Order: sequence, then C-alpha cells, then structure tokens
Amino acid sequence: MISFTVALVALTAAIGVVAAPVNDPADITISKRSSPNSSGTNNGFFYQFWTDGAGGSATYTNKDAGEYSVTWTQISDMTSGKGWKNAAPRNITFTGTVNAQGNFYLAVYTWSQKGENYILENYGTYNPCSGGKTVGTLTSDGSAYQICTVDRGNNYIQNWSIRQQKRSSGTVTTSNHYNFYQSHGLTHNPLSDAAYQIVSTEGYGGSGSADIVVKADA
Ligand SMILES: *[C@@H]1O[C@H](CO)[C@@H](O)[C@H](O)[C@H]1NC(C)=O
Ligand SMILES: CC(=O)N[C@H]1CO[C@H](CO)[C@@H](O)[C@@H]1O
Ligand SMILES: CC(=O)N[C@H]1CO[C@H](CO)[C@@H](O)[C@@H]1O
Repeated sequence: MISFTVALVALTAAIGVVAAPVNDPADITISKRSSPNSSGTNNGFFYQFWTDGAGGSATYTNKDAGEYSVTWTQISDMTSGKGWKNAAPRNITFTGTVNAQGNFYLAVYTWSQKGENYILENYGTYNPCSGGKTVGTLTSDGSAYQICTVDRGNNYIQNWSIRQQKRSSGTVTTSNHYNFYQSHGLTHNPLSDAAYQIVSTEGYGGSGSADIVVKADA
C-alpha cells in the first residue's frame, strides 16, 4: 500500500496566514489536473492525485483493486480518484463514504485539453451550476440531474450533471449522460479525447475524508 502526502501547513504558518478557505471555485485554472502530482496504475486501475500546492495538507492511499482513501485538512484544492485511462460509456459502480466540512465533489470525472466533465453524485456547500448555463434535466439511475455548462475562460468549458438526490454509493449509467450531451448541443464528446475517467473525490476550502471502491460492469 502506497500513500502520497502533501503538507503545506508549515509554509502557511511561517507566513502567518491562518489556513482559511481562500479558494474560490472561479479560481480553478485550466492547468488543473493536466499535470497530476501523482498518477499511474494500481491493482489494474488508473489513479490520480493532485493538489494546487496553495495550502493545507492531504494524504491519498491506494488500496485493493478499485479502492482508495483520501483525507484533507484545510486544503486549498485537492483532486484524487481511481478509474481507467481509457474513457468509455461504462456503467460505473462506486461504494463508499465521504465526511467533509466545507466543499467537496464526488463525481465520475473525465479530463481533456478541451474541457472536463463531472457527473456529480455528492457535493458540499457550493452547487457549480449556480454559476453556469442550464442545458436541461436528465433522469437517470433514480434521480434527476441538472445539466449545465460552466465557462472557465480561454474556451475551456466544463460540462456538469448534478444529481439532485445526493449519494456516496450507487451506479452511474454514464452513456445516459454522454448521449444527453450529444443530443443537447454539447458538441464535444467527453469520450473522444479524455485523458482518463475516474471516480473523483475533490476537496477545496475545507477538511474531510473519503473511502471509495470503484468498479465497472464492462
Ligand atoms: C449498463 O446499464 C444499462 C441500463 O441498465 C444496460 O442496458 C446495459 O446493458 C449495461 N451495460 C453493461 C456493459 O453492463
Ligand atoms: C504539492 C505540489 O507539489 N503541488 C503541485 C502539483 O502540480 C501543480 C501543477 O499542476 C502545481 O501548481 C502544484 O504546486
Ligand atoms: C468536457 C466537455 O465535453 N466539454 C464540452 C462541454 O460543452 C461545450 C459546448 O458544446 C464544449 O465546447 C466543451 O468542450
């Protein structure tokens, strides 16, 4: 079992700044996740762990098969997760727990140079569609999802599906989302060039912990 830890608390203390949730969602840059601090293969799954290096501490641990755990304390921004290097229209089952103060995202996530996609299953205090453009509503896997796009600038667009019945365990029929995007004018298919597809835990501006087991039908 290998863990990765980043601790920036000492630096924060040295410059006399109280570790505070300084990170506004609008500050997230395009470079996010494009150069993960740690990524690779573990027990047949792709994994990814990244922080913006701007404060707080986080520890990510790869466990058996598709399981990982992560803890974060007064973090600026931290992303992590396990999944696959090749994105596909999988039915993805995740089982776990998230305990967090402040903001966090638990999502089926794809990243590409052209944009990122969150199928958001659970989240904290901030609904990212509140700063976005609503596309419509999809019903899938037992809940309505609010679909929106958020423009991060420089032609970098996020596509979001936000589950109304929040959960930390369940199955996501991802093709329902990808097909919905295609039929509602979101011209870019997340599967065409995604660098990876993971069940992502992201924390920012708060503290928390998560333990998630990922698997797929196909
Ligand atoms: C995924 O789920 C859908 C809907 O339940 C089902 O029709 C499809 O066969 C499943 N795909 C796989 C690969 O299991
Ligand atoms: C803790 C750490 O080194 N974080 C770095 C991870 O990579 C990003 C670039 O994507 C840097 O900005 C962080 O400082
Ligand atoms: C990740 C992703 O698919 N982003 C797309 C969201 O939708 C807009 C509008 O079609 C595209 O430009 C993005 O590339």
